[in-house]
Amino acid sequence: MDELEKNIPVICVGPTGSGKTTLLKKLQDAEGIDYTYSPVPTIGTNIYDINYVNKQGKKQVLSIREVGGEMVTLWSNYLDGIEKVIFVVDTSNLCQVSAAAVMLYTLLAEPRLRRSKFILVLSKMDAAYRQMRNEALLMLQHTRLCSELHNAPTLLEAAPLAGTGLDGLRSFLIH
Ligand SMILES: Nc1nc2c(ncn2[C@@H]2O[C@H](COP(=O)(O)OP(=O)(O)O)[C@@H](O)[C@H]2O)c(=O)[nH]1
Ligand SMILES: [Mg+2]
Repeated sequence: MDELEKNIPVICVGPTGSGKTTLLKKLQDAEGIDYTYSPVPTIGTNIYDINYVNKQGKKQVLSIREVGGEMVTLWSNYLDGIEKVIFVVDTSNLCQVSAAAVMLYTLLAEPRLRRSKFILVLSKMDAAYRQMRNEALLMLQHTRLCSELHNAPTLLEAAPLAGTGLDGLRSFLIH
């Protein structure tokens, strides 16, 4: 099927190298981890189908489109019909956080995403990077966003490589 014809209700965006592919792969392979996977930067977009069982006990599939950081100028092509936005920021790379903040604000201000739910994933929250958490949140002005916006992002701390944060992401996606 042409990927553009498929209904993709979730978009996963954020700077290059922030851990999007690792996170989505882990989410997809949560039951059987794929050890053959070695991350290479995503050029263009990838689609991940996530299987889950809904409240009625029915099997469902949720499609997520990852849009690479280099594709930032093309994000606009993928925003129609988006219900949820996963925005991934690399906490281990504070140099990238202010650029990420600009991207995030652009999406939050996008009329087509007015009714969409956002989750802000603080990625790579390994022990070594935990201390950067508060600086990252300050740079992203998360507190201000929460007080000023009706669609302020939910916050999730994740370490995609270790698979931490997957439960939180799954529940955001399913509910
Ligand atoms: N330290 C650390 N590195 C990670 C983590 N998750 C992903 N990475 C690494 O970050 C790099 C970029 O990851 P990738 O998923 O390709 O990022 P993307 O460009 O946003 O899709 C890879 O080398 C990953 O192995 C993590 O939780 N901790
Ligand atoms: Mg990628």
